[in-house]
Amino acid sequence: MAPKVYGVDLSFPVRGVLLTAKAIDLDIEFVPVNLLAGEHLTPEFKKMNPQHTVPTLDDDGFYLWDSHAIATYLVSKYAKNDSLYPKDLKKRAVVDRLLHFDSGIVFPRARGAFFPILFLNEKTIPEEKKAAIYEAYDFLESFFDGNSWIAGNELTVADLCIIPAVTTLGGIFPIEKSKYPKLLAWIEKCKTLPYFAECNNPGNDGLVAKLKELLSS
Ligand SMILES: N[C@@H](CCC(=O)N[C@@H](CS)C(=O)NCC(=O)O)C(=O)O
Repeated sequence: MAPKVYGVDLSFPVRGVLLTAKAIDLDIEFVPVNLLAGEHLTPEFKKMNPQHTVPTLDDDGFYLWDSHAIATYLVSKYAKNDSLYPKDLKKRAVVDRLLHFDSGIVFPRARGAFFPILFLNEKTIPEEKKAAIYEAYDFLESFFDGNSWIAGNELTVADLCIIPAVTTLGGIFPIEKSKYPKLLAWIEKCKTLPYFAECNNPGNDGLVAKLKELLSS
């Protein structure tokens, strides 16, 4: 039975898992969850994931949430080799460091900027939240030091988990070429992945359009 991924592609963590599944050529069953309708708050959903977040994985009755945990689990279990999540201790540690950077810096800052616009009827993003996003861009720019992918010279789950949020952030907070040339080069490199557009663009474009509409209303 194909693993089930519960989610909605507007969510960047969900897109990270969709990219990972495609990267390892894994067939998954995508189960849409309408967050606005509260489908993640039902007793059935909370039985799988009491934290009621998407993405949530159901791998033959094994329930797992958090996109990073799901991505590394899927690669460890189903990938033909370890290139996306290397077994080499130091390479893996770098990937883990970046996954934690996504969980600890990129996602909360993006959520902090966007949640009040999407759900609390706020119309502007305060300067300190914008500054926090640009600081995250500064960190990301500094991570490229001769490496073309974010954790080295091979594509890893770190790229696949971080790129969805960065594309959405970039749609709202422009990433200037003069200041972030390496970050932009990496974004362009990610876009060349054959499955990138299919997994990332519909959700990304939908979320950016919704945010722009709400910010200008
Ligand atoms: N760190 C988590 C974040 C997941 C998360 O917060 N997802 C949001 C959508 S982007 C969600 O499910 N929100 C609904 C809720 O928290 O009730 C991950 O990487 O999976």
